[in-house]
Amino acid sequence: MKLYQNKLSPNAKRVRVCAGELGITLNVIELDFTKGEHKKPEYLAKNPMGKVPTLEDDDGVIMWESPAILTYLAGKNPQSSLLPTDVKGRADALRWMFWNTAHFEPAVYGLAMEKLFKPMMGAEPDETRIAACTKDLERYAPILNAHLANKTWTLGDAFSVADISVGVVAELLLPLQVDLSKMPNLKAWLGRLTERAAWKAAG
Ligand SMILES: N[C@@H](CCC(=O)N[C@@H](CS)C(=O)NCC(=O)O)C(=O)O
Repeated sequence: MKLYQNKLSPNAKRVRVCAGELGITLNVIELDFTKGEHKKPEYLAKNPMGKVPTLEDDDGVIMWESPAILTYLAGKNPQSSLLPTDVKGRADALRWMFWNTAHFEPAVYGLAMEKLFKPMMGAEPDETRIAACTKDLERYAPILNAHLANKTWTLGDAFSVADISVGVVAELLLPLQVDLSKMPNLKAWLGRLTERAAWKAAG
């Protein structure tokens, strides 16, 4: 299986973590954004968005959008607990992945762009965007924290694609220096997540 990625992409990290959890070895193909390799026609033929990650399976199946890639990999390995097989459990996994994509991720990635990446590139942070993303984060992060009370993982006892999807976003709260002292469940879950062997191996 091939993974087209950029090593700085948290969305691509999701796929590396998921593959590691499943014991799948990926043939990782690094795309150099500075050379526009993700906008070349041969790559756009695989992923018309010109974004990473993209998974190319050995049988020619191509999948993009990282939560869909996780669903695909976990679905191919039903012996793992990564994607529940019961209707309610599967919908719960999707619920948290949709919640993440629609609400949590835009807030955190927005802050990461303004407060981490722009300063690295010598660009001026947009204070209006920082204020809007901070407001959204203050609205959404406590919901995850409350949900995680008395749970080991997002869906309860079993580690799943939901933890991987939300986790790569949540771990950015650490370099963003978001005060997690009022969100002890989220903080503890993040600690458990980042200690997993596949998480560490994914870098
Ligand atoms: N929703 C997509 C987002 C993919 C995405 O935005 N990838 C970024 C890297 S993290 C990218 O490729 N950016 C390059 C571009 O937009 O040109 C996913 O989860 O896979």
